[in-house]
Amino acid sequence: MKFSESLLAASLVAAAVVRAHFTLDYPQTRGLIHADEPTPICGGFNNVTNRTEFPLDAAEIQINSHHTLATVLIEVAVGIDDPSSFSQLNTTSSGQTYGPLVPFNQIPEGPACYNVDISSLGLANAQNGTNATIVIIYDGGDGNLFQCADVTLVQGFKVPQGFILSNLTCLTITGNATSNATSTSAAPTNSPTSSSALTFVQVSGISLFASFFLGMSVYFV
Ligand SMILES: *[C@@H]1O[C@H](CO)[C@@H](O)[C@H](O)[C@H]1NC(C)=O
Ligand SMILES: *[C@@H]1O[C@H](CO)[C@@H](O)[C@H](O)[C@H]1NC(C)=O
Ligand SMILES: *[C@@H]1O[C@H](CO)[C@@H](O)[C@H](O)[C@H]1NC(C)=O
Ligand SMILES: *[C@@H]1O[C@H](CO)[C@@H](O)[C@H](O)[C@H]1NC(C)=O
Ligand SMILES: *[C@@H]1O[C@H](CO)[C@@H](O)[C@H](O)[C@H]1NC(C)=O
Ligand SMILES: *[C@@H]1O[C@H](CO)[C@@H](O)[C@H](O)[C@H]1NC(C)=O
Ligand SMILES: *[C@@H]1O[C@H](CO)[C@@H](O)[C@H](O)[C@H]1NC(C)=O
Ligand SMILES: *[C@@H]1O[C@H](CO)[C@@H](O)[C@H](O)[C@H]1NC(C)=O
Ligand SMILES: [Cu+2]
Repeated sequence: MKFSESLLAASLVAAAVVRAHFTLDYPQTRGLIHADEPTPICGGFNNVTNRTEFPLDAAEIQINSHHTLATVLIEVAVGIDDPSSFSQLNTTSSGQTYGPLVPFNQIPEGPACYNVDISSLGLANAQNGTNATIVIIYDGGDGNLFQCADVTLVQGFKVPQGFILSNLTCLTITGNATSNATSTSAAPTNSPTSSSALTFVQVSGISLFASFFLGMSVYFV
């Protein structure tokens, strides 16, 4: 029956939409409502509620991707208590500019862990006790999605056991990140002068942002 077939198809699509997208598992997300994940820059949550401690230096970020293949970019606002615009993810309040925390990369479905080091961004205001907001920008094929985590950077902070999935291998994504996240390499090189990902932060406006992100997805294929 054509009608019931299309009804079935429609409900499968609806089920997929409910199940789809991604979660930010560590550090603690500002909030998750799947339907609001497309709302920049924090998935529809505009106010900081919980702020958790997070290492200023070597740290991990964990997400769980519910799409077969997804493109991920991780940015951070440093020294800004409640960022609300993309320009605050690459510029400190004193005007210092910098690249993303994790450049563009591609991951398969399932949990993913990234090695990060905010101190390596070389920001004068990134100190013990500085507030920061980590922003995950994710595209699994159904548009840009956002999740934020509000943190206080603590030098040498050790994440208590049970807060992270200890058996995940964390990825280190370098500079231009032209390969899939399954390939790892040495030290992060988030230099603000030599990253194609920086092109992303120079794009102004959400529509350009979206098309560039789509372009990157195509580039990865
Ligand atoms: C969020 O903050 C804005 C101002 O920054 C305020 O107008 C709004 O009421 C706050 N929302 C909640 C739910 O607290
Ligand atoms: C804040 O964090 C605590 C502990 O993880 C949690 O129980 C609570 O629901 C969080 N509150 C909000 C508003 O996210
Ligand atoms: C930072 O990002 C904003 C918004 O994407 C952009 O307008 C601005 O040019 C970027 N600044 C730098 C220095 O890359
Ligand atoms: C960082 O700040 C925390 C909390 O204020 C403090 O306990 C710790 O001693 C500081 N660490 C360093 C290296 O200053
Ligand atoms: C960091 O954020 C908390 C609330 O989330 C705020 O109470 C505190 O004043 C902020 N610290 C700085 C140095 O702005
Ligand atoms: C990690 O641990 C969980 C829970 O113990 C287990 O279900 C999962 O299979 C493990 N994953 C890997 C890749 O070992
Ligand atoms: C990335 O992964 C996809 C799917 O597994 C594969 O088709 C593609 O060739 C990979 N790209 C690179 C650059 O490794
Ligand atoms: C990144 O891309 C830029 C521009 O294409 C290039 O000049 C630079 O050498 C690349 N850096 C790395 C580490 O591949
Ligand atoms: Cu989705």
